[in-house]
Amino acid sequence: MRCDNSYQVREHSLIKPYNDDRWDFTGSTIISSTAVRLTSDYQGQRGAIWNNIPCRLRNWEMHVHFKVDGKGSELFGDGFAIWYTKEKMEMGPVFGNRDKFTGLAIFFDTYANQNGAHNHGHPYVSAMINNGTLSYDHDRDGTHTELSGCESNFRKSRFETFAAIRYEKNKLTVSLDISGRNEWKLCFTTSNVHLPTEYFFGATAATGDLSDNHEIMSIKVFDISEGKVVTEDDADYSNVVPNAEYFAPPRDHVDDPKLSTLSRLTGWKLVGVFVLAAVGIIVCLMIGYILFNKTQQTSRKRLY
Ligand SMILES: [Ca+2]
Repeated sequence: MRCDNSYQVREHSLIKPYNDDRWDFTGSTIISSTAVRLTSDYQGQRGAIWNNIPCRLRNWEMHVHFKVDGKGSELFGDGFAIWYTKEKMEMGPVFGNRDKFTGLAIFFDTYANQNGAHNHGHPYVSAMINNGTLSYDHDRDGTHTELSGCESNFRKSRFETFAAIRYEKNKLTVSLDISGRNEWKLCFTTSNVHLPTEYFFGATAATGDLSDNHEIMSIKVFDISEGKVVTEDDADYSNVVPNAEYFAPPRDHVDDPKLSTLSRLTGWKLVGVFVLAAVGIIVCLMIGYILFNKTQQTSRKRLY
């Protein structure tokens, strides 16, 4: 379902050339003529863009044109997220955004921190609803607080990659278009999702020990109430506390046997391991040399 452009809400949309004072940028974000780059392919980056106009639409659909790629073929991460939250411009550990957020997050997670904690592969697209009290467990890929999700091979796609997030009559639907067919493929749909109006749209991304380029080419928000005038029925939805009646069942934490500790180490941690190993070898050589010298002296003495 492509939305008619006539219902596009300009004040919540981000398009080229991106110099729009309704959007704020922070962290590692770099604006070019073709994209908003939230992180570059370097370690330890966090970048964000936030719409500073609260969304008063009851029903909306957002189309995100994005791109994730980088040098890594085996190890890369961590991914990006699309937000509809009460808070904005607060950097933190959840794909660059603050933890214990209030509202909706759609995660595009490219790195499996814990293969054993869930039974799906990566990259993985999932949703989380938070009332401001839940923590996103990055080490377990947020599996315990996940609303729903799907695997999607969007990273380094040969084609342009798009996501559609639709919120209509308390139903949340996420669809993806990543195979150049110009059609949406359903990722998941889930009912009884309650979100208030007046929250902010945003996008964030983060790299850690692993890295990737995370880019947003455009964000288009559509009013899908079909221009309906606000009725008494729609009186005030700004005080709704975000909640969802269905969550994916919790799973026990299981260590992943496939990933050895050393393979998880990169950068300075890996350098540290090599330095320690080198010091160990030098100490052993010195002890060996001292013992060898003593033996030599003893055998020389015996000659006299
Ligand atoms: Ca992850």
